[in-house]
Order: sequence, then C-alpha cells, then structure tokens
Amino acid sequence: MTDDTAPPGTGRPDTAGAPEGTRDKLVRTKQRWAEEGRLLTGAAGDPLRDRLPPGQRLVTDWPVLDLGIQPAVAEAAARLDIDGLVEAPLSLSWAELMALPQEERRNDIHCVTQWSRYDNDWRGLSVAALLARARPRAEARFVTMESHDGYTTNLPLADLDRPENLLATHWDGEPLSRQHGGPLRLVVPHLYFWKSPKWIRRITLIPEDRLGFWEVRGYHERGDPWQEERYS
Ligand SMILES: Nc1nc2c(c(=O)[nH]1)N[C@H]1C(S)=C(S)[C@@H](COP(=O)(O)O)O[C@H]1N2
Ligand SMILES: [Mo]
Repeated sequence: MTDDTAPPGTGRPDTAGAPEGTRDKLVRTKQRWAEEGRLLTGAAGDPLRDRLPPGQRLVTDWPVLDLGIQPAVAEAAARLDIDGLVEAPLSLSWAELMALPQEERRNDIHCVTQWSRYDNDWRGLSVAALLARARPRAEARFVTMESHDGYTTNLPLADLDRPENLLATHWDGEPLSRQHGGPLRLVVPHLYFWKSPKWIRRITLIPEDRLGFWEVRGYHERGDPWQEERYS
C-alpha cells in the first residue's frame, strides 16, 4: 500500500508508493496546489441559491482525470465487494450486479481542479440499496474504497449512504466508457469528484477515517464543494 504515514507538511508522500504508471508530474502539481491552497476563494457557497460552487468554472465537454492508468476491466472480470464492518459481506459478480434493479439519476459534477459539468445522466445501481443488503454494523463510520488502478479514496459512511449516489454503469444512455471508469464507477455528486472512484473494486466499512490517495497528499477528508473543502 502507499506510504500514508507522513504527517502534514513534513515530506508528504508525493509519488512515493503510488501505483506503477502514475503520472508523476500531475501528482506533484496537484500536491503543490494543496500546499499553496490554490483556487480557494474563501467564500462559502449556497447550494439553494447558486448552481455553481465557489471557485468553479462551467465546462460542457467532459475532462478525463486519473492517475494515468486506465485499466481494462472486462465485464466478466468485474466484481464489487462490500466488506469490513458489515453483517452480510457482499462479493457480487457482473451478472449478479446486472440482475439488480437499475436506477437513473441526473446530477452536476464538480472537480477540485475547478471544472464543473451540469446535467450528467447516469444509470446504475443504488448504493443505499446495496449498503442495506450488506447491513452496516453500528461501529461503521467511514469507508475506504479501492479501484483496479490502485486508486483509493475515503468517505464518511453517511456521505456514501445517500439516495442520489449511484454505482454507475451507463452515462447518457451508453455503457460508461473505460476512460470515465467503466464498466463500474461510483458517483457521489454532492462532493468533489475525486470522491467518485472509477473502476471501483471494493468498498470497506471501517470505524475510523483512513486517508486515500489524494487525501494523504493534502486533499480534504470530506470534500464538500459548497464549503470549498479542497484541501486539508
Ligand atoms: N480509480 C480512479 N478513480 C478516480 C480517479 C483516479 O485516478 N482513479 N481520479 C478522480 C478524480 S481526481 C476525478 S476529478 C474524477 C474524474 O473522473 P472523469 O475522468 O470521469 O472525469 O475521477 C476520480 N476517480
Ligand atoms: Mo479531480
């Protein structure tokens, strides 16, 4: 696993321990942004008044952002595990996932590198329904998530267990492309988009927060765009 033990400000991990093939320059640049507090406006947004969170810029294309490793995950090999502090751990094959009810959501996405994109049409599986099946234990407060490219990210369980969140298989009526995380990615639209892992493999419920790839590099534990929770 990555070296996530460096205390803030003292030799943060940079690309040390990052998955092989990681775009070193991108990681260093984004880590420097966190150290410098780039893009911060200092103004809290009001989601009831403004559609665009503070410091964001609207785009109409859909940028691709990742560590540079875009794993080819065949549907036959796709599998989603929900484990850790749950009464009924799940390990679902693609066929088992596809047998579940498919739901649709439309939402806006906000990347911490400043772009936002409105009205994304997703189809996929309800995260809340899957969590209900796995039955979280009372001690479960956070989740850590792992992807096929080695990426990790963390969330409070309450932010994962929301009705709008989807494990997406489709975007705009088409199967989700590999570059955007197909065949299966999480979409958590109320937080910055780095909290939405592409090529997701595992969701583990844990008692205490455990920082993920960007979080150990200065990015926020929670990442609410309305509060500009860009950096820790
Ligand atoms: N597995 C994985 N998921 C990931 C990332 C990644 O590098 N690997 N990057 C995150 C970041 S920083 C962003 S902004 C979004 C970008 O998703 P997109 O490429 O579909 O726009 O994916 C997030 N999920
Ligand atoms: Mo991002």
